[in-house]
Formats: sequence, structure tokens, C-alpha cells
Amino acid sequence: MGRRGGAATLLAVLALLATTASAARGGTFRNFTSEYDEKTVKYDTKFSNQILQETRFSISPGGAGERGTWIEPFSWKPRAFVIHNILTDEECDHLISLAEPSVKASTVVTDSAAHEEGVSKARTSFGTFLKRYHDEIVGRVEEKVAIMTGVPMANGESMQILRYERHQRYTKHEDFFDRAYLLEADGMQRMATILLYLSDVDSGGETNFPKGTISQEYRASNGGVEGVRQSNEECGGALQAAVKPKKGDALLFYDMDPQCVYEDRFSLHEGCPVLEGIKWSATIWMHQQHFRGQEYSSEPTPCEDTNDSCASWAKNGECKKNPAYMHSSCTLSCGLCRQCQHGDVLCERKNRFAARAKQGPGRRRAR
Ligand SMILES: O=C(O)CCC(=O)C(=O)O
Repeated sequence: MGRRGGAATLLAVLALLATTASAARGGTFRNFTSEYDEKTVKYDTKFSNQILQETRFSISPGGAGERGTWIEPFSWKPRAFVIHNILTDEECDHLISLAEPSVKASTVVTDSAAHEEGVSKARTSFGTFLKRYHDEIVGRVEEKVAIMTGVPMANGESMQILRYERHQRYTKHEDFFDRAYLLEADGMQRMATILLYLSDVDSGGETNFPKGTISQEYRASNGGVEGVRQSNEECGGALQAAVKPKKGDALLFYDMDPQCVYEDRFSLHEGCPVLEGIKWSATIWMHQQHFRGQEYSSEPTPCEDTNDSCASWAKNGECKKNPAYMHSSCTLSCGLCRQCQHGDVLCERKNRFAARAKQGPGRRRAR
């Protein structure tokens, strides 16, 4: 390297050091405020580690863990990955059974400014939301999603379950919000979307990226151009970059660039019409920051009675007869929470959600 080259390199290194130092002081990233405190991070990590111990991932089918969970890069435009066998059949069936009684015509945010919900013309499926950490299985699935995305579940919206019948579809759209709406949005921008396929579909129902490009590796290991070509007459014929739903698989894609600054326009996607059978899927959107962070406060919610007589009142049926008082003052005796062992995050999380349920439902946001 000549003198000039050496000087240029030195300047580049100095510039990099200056940028890093300014980032460390919070200068460069001043627009990005992290809501994490140390406790929350520990809390999230600890629980994820519990799930991680049971869930082995591999980047090839041969090296997969017990359940055969492995990750296959599908596209780099947008960044999209198929995660094979992430859910067990039991988990899929459980999510469907929870959603089935309440699925109704899907809603989307039709007027971002007013946050009004309206029945979607773009989406003709049926859908419902499951409360975050609705039960142990929902929590387990959510934690797997946190691991897969590398984003704590506190940044995730509640899971939306969709049911598509024959000819039902979800037309082309992007999942990130308009910047104007971002100012009011909880958790800032949606950075990643995960679609969990809860059923096989006899024909159709592919998730297609009309601007996407299937990665070379994916083509090579899936029978080349012919092998990956999907077609759906009701979705315009030959599909650009489509994933076929398979029960237990997930499709993870990023809605923003790796720096989380720009929206990724390649992430435009659609749920093609189902041609035969029924398609069930679950969607979780992960945000840049905590989404409705108050639901995930890092302090355990105490589970205790406020009156010494609670236990005997509960025995006499007062929890049912006088719920207004008993459900706020005798939560332990009425069985609305449990006293958790120190560090039993699963138990603590349940208590937190029980306490929230007591306060009544919050406003739900649909897409
Ligand atoms: O069901 C699909 O394949 C697409 C669903 C979707 O686009 C969404 O939920 O945002």
C-alpha cells in the first residue's frame, strides 16, 4: 500500500472511531430510545433460554434437533427465511382451537390517523387476536418467535390467527406503518413479520413476494428454477417468490433494512387465494421497541390477599357472590394468581396477565 493509501486508510479508521464514539455518547442514535432497563433484558433472556434448551435449531436439515427444526434462507430481497417444523402439530391444533370460536371477518387499520377498524376489502379471510401470553402454549410459541427473530417478545404484537376458506386471499401489502402514523404508534415501526402456518393447504394459499428474489441457495437445494416455481391461477399465474404453507413451518421476513432505518419495499407480500382446502395461519409483528410495554413490566405482580379473612370468604363462595371486592382484594384465595417461586418467570408472567385481565380489556389495534 502506498503512502496515499495508508493515509486514506488512517483517515477512514479515525472517521470510524469518531462515529463509534459519537454513537456511544448517544449522538448518532439519538432518535432511537431503548426502553429496556437491565432487569427487563435479563427477564426476557432468562425465559427465552428456557425455551431455547428445548428447541434446537439448525441451518441444515441434517443437523436439525429433535423436532427437526431448521432454518432455510429463502430470499435476501426481502430478507426472508423458512423455519421448518418450528411448531408441533399439537401447538398448531391448540392455536386453531383457541381461535376457532371467535374468528370473524378480518379487520385492518383502514384509517391510520383515526386508528379506526373496518372490515377489510383487501383481506377476505377470517381472523381474531389472541392475547399475548394467553396461556402456556401461546407463550411458548411467542418465545420461540422471539428467539427466531432475535427480538424480545415484549416488542411483539399479539398473535393474529387467520382462517382462509376457498378463494379467500390477502392482497398485496407491506406490513410497516406510514411514517406519519409512526409518531403515534406503540413500539415504533414493525421491523419483522412472522407467519406461522397452522395447517397444510390442499392447493393455493401461498405467501408470495411480488418484488422478491428467491436466493440461489434455496433454488439449488429445492430443485432449481423448476422446483421452486409456484403457480396460482387466481393469483396471476406464475408467482415471483412464493412459499407454500406447511403445517408447523414459519416464514420470517424483515419489513425494514438491517439498520432498521428504511422500510424494505421488497417486503411487499400477499396471501394468494386458497384453491382447495382451508388455510390457518398466525401472524406476529415484531416492533423496534416494546409494544404496549406496560404489559411486560419487569417487577413481579404480587399475588396476595389484603384481608386475613379472604381464605374463609373464598371457602364460602364469596369469589362468585361478590366478585367486585373479592377479585381485587382476595386474588390469592380466589385462585386468580399464584405465589411464584423466585425467578419462575412463567408463573410471574401469568400473574401479570391475570392482573391485566382484571383491569379490563385494552383497546385492540388491528392492521
Ligand atoms: O397468509 C398469508 O400468507 C399472508 C398474511 C399476511 O400477509 C399478513 O398477515 O400480513
